[in-house]
Amino acid sequence: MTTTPDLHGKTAIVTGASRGIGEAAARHLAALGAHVILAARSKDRIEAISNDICDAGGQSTALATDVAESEAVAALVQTAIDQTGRLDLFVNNAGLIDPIARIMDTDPDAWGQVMDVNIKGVYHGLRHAMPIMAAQSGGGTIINISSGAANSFLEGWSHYCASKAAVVRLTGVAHKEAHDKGVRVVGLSPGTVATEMQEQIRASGINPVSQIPWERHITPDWVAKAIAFLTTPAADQWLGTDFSLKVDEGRKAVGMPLE
Ligand code: NJP
Repeated sequence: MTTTPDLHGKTAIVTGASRGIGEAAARHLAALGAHVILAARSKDRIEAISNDICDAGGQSTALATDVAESEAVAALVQTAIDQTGRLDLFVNNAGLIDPIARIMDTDPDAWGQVMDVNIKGVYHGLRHAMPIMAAQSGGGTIINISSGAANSFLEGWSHYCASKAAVVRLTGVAHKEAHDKGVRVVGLSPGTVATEMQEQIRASGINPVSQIPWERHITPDWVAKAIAFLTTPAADQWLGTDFSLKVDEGRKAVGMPLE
């Protein structure tokens, strides 16, 4: 069974595509043939990446989007339909971890903002992508980027652990509701990845994750490969659950060296 899909003729939306995992995913999906729509708040960055993809012969569009806003995500999905007539893949990748603080030191508004992005952002992606995919021939795939933090209790990360646990639940419920309508919903727990988010974690100095040597983090390219793999039937056994790059089974599936 193929694990690297041919995505020509497919349309993919990647949120949080201005850097890190989202940027790597957008570039990889475009290299596999997809028309990729990049979404994030940093308009200049997504436009520069999109131009780069087009210069390399790919198909790409950038749309400044705040995933915390339902209407913005609805407009993002509509852009895919207006430009290509389809939406085959939606990668719910946008996420926040800053500000990292112990509960007693948290600012309630900042804590709530992380919920708005990490939970409601994912909900908005599901809410607006699922009906389109359910109605079109061939269905579609939604990948929710979660985290090992969903199953951990890490000091200073109350917002992050709680929100990522919610993402795992959203994945399971969405799968139950939409699988028989042709919508594949799957989670992806990437392990620790060398991105700006890990720089923020390191700078906080709180909890053991901030002490992990930088060279132990994987590169975002591996997560991009896992995202492509999850669009294939070879990944069907993980639908409704979290696929993890921290375990041998997941690493083997995408050709990664074992830990
Ligand atoms: O993070 P980072 P990663 N609306 O900080 C965007 C998860 N994860 O690539 O809006 C739209 O480099 C932001 O763009 P901008 C993690 O929880 C990671 O490491 O322009 N977009 C940027 O593109 C997250 O879900 C690790 O500021 C918004 C992107 O999100 C995903 O992987 C481990 C936004 C963040 O880029 C990507 O993380 C793990 C909004 N309101 C899970 N707010 C890891 N790195 O180790 C932010 O288990 N963004």
